[in-house]
Amino acid sequence: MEMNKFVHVCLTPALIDQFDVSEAIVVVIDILRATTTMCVAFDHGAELIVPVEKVEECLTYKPQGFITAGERSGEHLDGFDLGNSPFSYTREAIGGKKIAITTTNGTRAIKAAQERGAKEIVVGSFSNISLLTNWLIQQNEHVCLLCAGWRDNVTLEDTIFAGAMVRKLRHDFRRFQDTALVAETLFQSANVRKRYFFRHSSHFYRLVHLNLQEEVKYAMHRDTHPVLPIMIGNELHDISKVKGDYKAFKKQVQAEQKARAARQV
Ligand code: 3SL
Repeated sequence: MEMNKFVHVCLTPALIDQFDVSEAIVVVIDILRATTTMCVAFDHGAELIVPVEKVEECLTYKPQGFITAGERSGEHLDGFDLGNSPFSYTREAIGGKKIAITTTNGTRAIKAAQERGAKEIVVGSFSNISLLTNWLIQQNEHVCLLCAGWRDNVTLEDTIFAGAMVRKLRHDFRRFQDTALVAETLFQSANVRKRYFFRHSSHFYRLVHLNLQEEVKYAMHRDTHPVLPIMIGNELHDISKVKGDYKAFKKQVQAEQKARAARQV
């Protein structure tokens, strides 16, 4: 099926206002490490994830029984249960649990897409790339690949991943904006010289400095956590196991959220 829909790559959240995301599915990308970690969390049985922008707000979820998680500049936050390492989101630690997470760029990008009224928001990483691209092809909607970057700057790893997605979407979508071609070209070069590219990325340096190089390697593996995290209200839910139309599941979750909110008033 060749679709008359756009694929756009937004290279940093600072550029999000250039596009009308209200008619697009936004894929939020933060390869190192937020969106990779979220995919691991769902694959290991997290019930839901609430992405939060501010540290103080995230802590307010603790008394409600949530696991609090996150980082600033890569480092674990005082008073939080977990940081942002995909390795600490084991089944034992988070299976069946609700997580509230705040990260430097990843959760901020999710919130930016939400504030702009994105039609849908999903989470992408190498660990769910095939399931996600196949799902996007089925939806027949415009797609905006939103790179979280680093403090509104472009990052290599997020752009390379966006390019890997463009490559996979190329056969089914007909219209690609120039930024999609930029990302795809970068991905093609990086595919030949992967080590070179990742070793020269600024965030790789940052993480190596924190002794986290194994996490970088882990984040580059494809299809290791085939989940489909999608925003419903303020929560991410994994719809990869939902049978039939995910929109019915979405309605059910929205009804539960409404009932919960009514009980709290
Ligand atoms: O910026 C983010 O959202 C994080 O993923 C950054 S870090 O890899 O935890 O440093």
